[in-house]
Amino acid sequence: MKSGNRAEKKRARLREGLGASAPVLMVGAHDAMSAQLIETYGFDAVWVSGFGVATMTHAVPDLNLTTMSEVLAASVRIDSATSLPVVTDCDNGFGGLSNVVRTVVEFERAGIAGICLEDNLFPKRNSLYSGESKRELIAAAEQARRIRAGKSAQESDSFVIIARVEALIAGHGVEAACERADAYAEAGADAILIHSKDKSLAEIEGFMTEWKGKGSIPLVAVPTLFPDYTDQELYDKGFQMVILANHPMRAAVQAMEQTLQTLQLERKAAAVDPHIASVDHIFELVGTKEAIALEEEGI
Ligand code: SPV
Ligand code: MG
Repeated sequence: MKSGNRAEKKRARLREGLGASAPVLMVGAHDAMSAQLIETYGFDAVWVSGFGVATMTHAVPDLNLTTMSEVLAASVRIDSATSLPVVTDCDNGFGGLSNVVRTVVEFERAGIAGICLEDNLFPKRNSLYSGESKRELIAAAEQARRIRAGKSAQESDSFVIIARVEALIAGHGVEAACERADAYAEAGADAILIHSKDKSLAEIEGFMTEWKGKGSIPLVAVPTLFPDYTDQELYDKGFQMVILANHPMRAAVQAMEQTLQTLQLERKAAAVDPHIASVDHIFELVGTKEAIALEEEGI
């Protein structure tokens, strides 16, 4: 498949999902294998988690420390490992308006189906971080200007830009969230991610009641901190897309920590062997047998 064709097929699939009468369930990948497994287990799309790439590839905090090129490189590896559409979390576009424009150009050229741009001021804070920290947003008009510039920089009509509203996370309230969602939709965003860490869902329900734009543009939820709702339940509340953003990363970290703890204690491989993937399974996951057959027998 030609690479342009591949990218367009993925974008068409993403756009189809954004208009479908069923939720799109997207899971966060931090590397190529997590993306492959997300596809194997039947999800609809892959989210390149900024948190995941910062943590798992670089072991640095999710504070705008990863560069555009690093996130792009991670996205290309992830995109290569799956036939699902890939949406990359591009944080705040890695700087100002020109950085947003370059981000759009580079990710589109690389064949990524879409990106998400949030309105956190550089250097950003992860939205789930609950410790003491300043949390400032880019002015709504400026973020709208950046989204408009990003939209006009894309070459293919099908490339998707999701605008992420952090007003609820930053404690600015429902009215501010509505104003920002209006401004970003008006600037040409293809979907609005309305982020919240309110476990009671009162903030989200408030937004859904107050926002006049509901129904005019797809809404996206990241229910990490309101985890009891299924994708269908969130769809019934008005969300078209649901992102389970960081669960493979957290699973991997826990599994590695448990394994290493046991190895440290027992000091022999047999102590963990029954609890970890077999080497044969790993060979199988990456098509080792088929690659060797091709190498030794040819086509
Ligand atoms: C990410 O996966 O990097 C996200 C989602 O931005 S969250 O961390 O839940 O804000
Ligand atoms: Mg992120």
